[in-house]
Amino acid sequence: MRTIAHVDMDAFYASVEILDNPIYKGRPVIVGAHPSSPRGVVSTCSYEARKFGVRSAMPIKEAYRRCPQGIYVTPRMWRYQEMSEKIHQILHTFSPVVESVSIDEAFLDMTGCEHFYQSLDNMGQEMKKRIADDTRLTASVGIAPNRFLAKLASDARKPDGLTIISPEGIDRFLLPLPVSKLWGVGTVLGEKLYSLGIKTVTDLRQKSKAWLGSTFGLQGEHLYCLARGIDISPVQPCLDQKSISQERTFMLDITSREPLEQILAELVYSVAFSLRRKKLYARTITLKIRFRDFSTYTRSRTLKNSTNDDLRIFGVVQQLFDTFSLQRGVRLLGVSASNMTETHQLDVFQVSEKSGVINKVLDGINTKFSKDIIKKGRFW
Ligand code: TTP
Ligand code: MG
Repeated sequence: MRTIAHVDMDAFYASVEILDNPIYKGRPVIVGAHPSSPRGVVSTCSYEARKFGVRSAMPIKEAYRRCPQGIYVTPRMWRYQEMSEKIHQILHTFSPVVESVSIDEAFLDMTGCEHFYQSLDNMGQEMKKRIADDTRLTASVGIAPNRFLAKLASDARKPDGLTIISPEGIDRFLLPLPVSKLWGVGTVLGEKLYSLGIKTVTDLRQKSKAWLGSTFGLQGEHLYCLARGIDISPVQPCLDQKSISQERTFMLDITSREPLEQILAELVYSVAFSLRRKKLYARTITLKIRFRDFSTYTRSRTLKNSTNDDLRIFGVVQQLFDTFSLQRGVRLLGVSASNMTETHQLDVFQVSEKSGVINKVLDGINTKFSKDIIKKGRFW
């Protein structure tokens, strides 16, 4: 039986703003685009702002309509990154196996460390106390036999929460939850489950493995396990590596999508190739884009499972790229991979074992005859 902890900071960006500006304390603080921005969104907000119905990813104009008395601040990423590193350093003193999932959350494999604490509750309290003492920020902690349950647990009593799920307590915790709480159940799958009358984990538990498999394919098997609180995925510790990146600046500004996608495919290829050569996998993929007026943007996505597969990385980069309008003319494109691990887990929804084999063969040929002799079709 494993002991996995999940630590997630409360209203992270907003809490850092309150820490640095104590007069904001107790007020609705909304971090995101400027309220006058036509298409900007909320990054996050303090729990006081949530009482007005403000949420992450909501259009900032809507947030302003709901909470005109709020304190609106634009993000200071460097400061959040700084605090994030501090928190991750603290977590490393609790376990050598720490997986940073995003800027404000991490999994810790605490298996074998249980005897240092009077109880799992005491273990969680110690983590929360160390974070609060060293950063003056609050975290919510969940402790459970696996990653899936630990993450649900940390979310159960936010903010400043602590929830322990013992093996005997799994059903009591899990069965009443709506299926939308399960990993991989997004809007589309959630709606399909609802239309079939499957609203809670209790409903899902009653479905057989065969039925779930034939109705949802691979996702069905995944659902079958989650409905029983089963998750064998390991905590994947991140290595102390920087990012691997590639950039390209153009002589002329480019305004059409196709040539830019072509260039992105090449950049992705170079980055993925470097990752594979170093036997590394990345979880965070970042797109950098600079326009004619030299305004520069970076957008990232952190994957559940790390990868070094061209097509997987390209898929992410393309999604990030699609969020930009190109009318202003593009001057530079860059792709970077960060949040590295030495091991990875197959992503049941996206990556096949076959792609790993193909990459290996192509890389072998390209390495032997210098880089870039053979590429997959998409990468031309
Ligand atoms: P979360 O942990 O999802 O949110 P949170 O820490 O603000 O609030 P809580 O965990 O208490 O519910 O995300 C961490 C940070 O990531 C968040 O502070 C801001 C950023 N973020 C965005 O920029 N946009 C988003 O849509 C989300 C969800 C988060
Ligand atoms: Mg958080």
